[in-house]
Amino acid sequence: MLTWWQKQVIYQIYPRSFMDSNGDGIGDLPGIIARLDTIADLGVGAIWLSPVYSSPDADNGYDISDYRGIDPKYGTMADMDSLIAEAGKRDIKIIMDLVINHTSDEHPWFQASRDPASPYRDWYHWRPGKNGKSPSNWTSFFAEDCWEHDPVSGEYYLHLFAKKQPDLNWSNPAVLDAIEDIMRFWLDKGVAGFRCDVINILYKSSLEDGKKKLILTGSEHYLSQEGTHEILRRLRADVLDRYQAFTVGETVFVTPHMAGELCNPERRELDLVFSFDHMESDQWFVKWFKRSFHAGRLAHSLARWQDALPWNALYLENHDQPRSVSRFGDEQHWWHRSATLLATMLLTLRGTPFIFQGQELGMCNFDFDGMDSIRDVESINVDRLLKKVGIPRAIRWSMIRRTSRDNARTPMQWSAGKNAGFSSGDPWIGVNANHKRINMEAQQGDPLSLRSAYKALIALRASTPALLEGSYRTLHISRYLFAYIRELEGQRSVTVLLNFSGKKRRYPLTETLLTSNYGRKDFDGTLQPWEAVLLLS
Ligand code: ISL
Ligand code: CA
Repeated sequence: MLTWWQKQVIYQIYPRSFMDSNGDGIGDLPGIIARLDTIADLGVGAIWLSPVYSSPDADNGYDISDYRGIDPKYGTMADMDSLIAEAGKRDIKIIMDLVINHTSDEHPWFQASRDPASPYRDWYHWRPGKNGKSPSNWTSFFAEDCWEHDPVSGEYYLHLFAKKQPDLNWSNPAVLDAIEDIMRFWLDKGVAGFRCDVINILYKSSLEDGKKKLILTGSEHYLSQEGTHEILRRLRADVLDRYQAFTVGETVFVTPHMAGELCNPERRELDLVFSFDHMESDQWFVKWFKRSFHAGRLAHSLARWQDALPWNALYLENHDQPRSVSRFGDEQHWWHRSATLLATMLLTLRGTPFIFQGQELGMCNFDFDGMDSIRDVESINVDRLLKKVGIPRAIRWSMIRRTSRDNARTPMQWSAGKNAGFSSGDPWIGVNANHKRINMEAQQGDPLSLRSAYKALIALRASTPALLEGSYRTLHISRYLFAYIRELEGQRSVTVLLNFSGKKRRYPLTETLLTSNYGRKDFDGTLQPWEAVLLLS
């Protein structure tokens, strides 16, 4: 028996960039409510909402200053209640983003903790400096020292992300109690669960120097520690299980083995995890060093995870990643075919697919031409660091251009009109000029559009037992071809053939054609450029 989150496809909304209802240039909750019918029409069963809590926006809402408040730029709590209710009427559940590794430095807990005598002191990681320098040699995810000196306290605090995102001290039981209360608050409102931000780094087993590394020095003291597993079991037993709530954890640097532990149903920790392995198939060591895309590497990674875990989250995009058609497809020559191929893969692997807003339209990486257009704190820090070590501007920009998280954050392209129909005012970040061509209005009514392909594939997945529940088996992986089969006893199997190239490729099977992104009637063993074929046997 599958659970609801196994049967459904989940749609991620990045509220800031989705739909602006009042012309201030920032997407908001009334904007989302106004577009619920469009989301429902796609056939998804839940929305994961990136943070809408009160936040000074050092990291676009991933720095929370009040976990129980809706930031006025997004609307009011009444709007949030109405979003939950209106989505519910359309059989769509709401999944909130739970960002509990850190808070904003403007959160009252942190403000109080700056006083060494405060009972909140121990809610964060405060340490005296060593010889006037940071307490240890750790480095942050955002390319800087992760200790910040606070003159009020006379000590340093730990922040694994931006300076304005101090890490909570999860060794302190008071932190666990406070977060559990917050989770109950949202579950009582009727949300169905949480996407848990960087959840495998909560517990720090020591704050001492780490082994010097090119990135994330210190990480052996916080990546997937036993203490984190214990916290997850507590959250589950104390809160989540009482509401039958769903969780998907964003887990950085996990192996299939660690992921298997985190979502083993018997351990009662998480339901699913987002892993990064397949997202690393176009990089050297760190994401800023991109190498040319090799479909075989992507396929090998996906296949390895399919083999290792009975079920997991499937994704090609989110608010931190460049757009998939620009990255794994051929945006220039085969935009439509390669985007439909990626859709086919996402919706026919075994697991719960997540679609990021605009992915269903084939939105592309941004078309900015310089740092002036960049808004993301991570990109800005990285550019600064590269500049400091003498990397020339053109090289810096080519790295930012390909990898910046802002690639995913340009406004949703609703129409060919002003600001792509996103806002009547000045959008907080630039709109891609290709909205004239790539937009919802153009695609929604067109049966041959990418969005229609997404919609059809979502429906096909739901109505085809082998695609939904069947086992996964790799048939073939090479430089340009990925083939696999989904099998279920007593049901017809589905074979998936994917040609990741602009050339024809032979794959001599002649079973009954179920569908192809070329809309043809039968299959003769030759795949067209970027063709995705589903065969029935
Ligand atoms: O961008 C990344 C992936 O390549 C990572 O560096 C990312 O910061 C990491 O995956 C953690 O992401 C999550 O937590 C961050 C926030 O900035 C991201 O938006 C969020 O998804 C801190 O809360
Ligand atoms: Ca707005």
